[in-house]
Amino acid sequence: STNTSTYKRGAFILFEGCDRTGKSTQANKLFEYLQIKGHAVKFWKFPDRTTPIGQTINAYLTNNQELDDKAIHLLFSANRWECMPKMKNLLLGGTTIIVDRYAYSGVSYSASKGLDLNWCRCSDIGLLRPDVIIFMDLSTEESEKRGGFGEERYEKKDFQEIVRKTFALLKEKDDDDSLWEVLDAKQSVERLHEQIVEISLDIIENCGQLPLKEG
Ligand code: T5A
Ligand code: NA
Repeated sequence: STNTSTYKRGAFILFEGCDRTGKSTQANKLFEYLQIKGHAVKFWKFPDRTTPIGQTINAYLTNNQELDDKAIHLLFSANRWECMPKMKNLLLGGTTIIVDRYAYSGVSYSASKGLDLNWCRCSDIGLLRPDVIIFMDLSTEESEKRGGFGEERYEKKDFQEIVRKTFALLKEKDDDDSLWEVLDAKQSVERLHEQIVEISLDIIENCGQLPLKEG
């Protein structure tokens, strides 16, 4: 029979980028759009600050707790691992998940502090792979002008500059670099949303027959 042609898993749509580049704004807009259009869709954000691990991460990011660079790296990673069973079930059950930051942030931010890039990748090996990475690219001059910049640990211009370069390196090194959709995040919220809707509908339509990838 042709069972496989009717089965559709959900799509894993990931937003990545430096701080204040508009990831949450666009992830939420996409979520609302897909919901209104009747798609089964869930929203996920990393770090997920609601779990016990996430609460420690929050204390670190808000400068209320100090942690060794490698220890906090592993906590960010563990925070993703603890969500894997739920995310996997949703995807296999046909629900699309929109994810705001993931392992690419994990590796970029930690490596930008000087940790070895390959060491940083190890703890995320085996996590579910996204179907698309919507990368919001913005110069640090522009992101700095946006609301709220400067409140949390990593929101410093020089550091963000390094993080942006590290993200670019990750894309360059990715065997699957067709996963990356780099958008000019300086455009208007509406203009970006239109492009993101187009990319996402294409992914939702075409990922269904492919198995979920881990690794
Ligand atoms: N981190 C994260 C790690 O070190 N390791 C990890 O493994 C992970 C997962 C917190 C920090 O944790 C680090 C990275 C981060 O430094 P977070 O909770 O995602 O990560 O950070 P947030 O503070 O929630 O979000 P960001 O700072 O990344 O901002 P967003 O989501 O990119 O931007 P957004 O949408 O909130 O917009 C920022 C401002 O810009 C405006 C918005 O209105 C808002 O004021 N804006 C625009 N202005 C003009 N034009 C546009 N197109 C605009 N779009 C949005
Ligand atoms: Na955000």
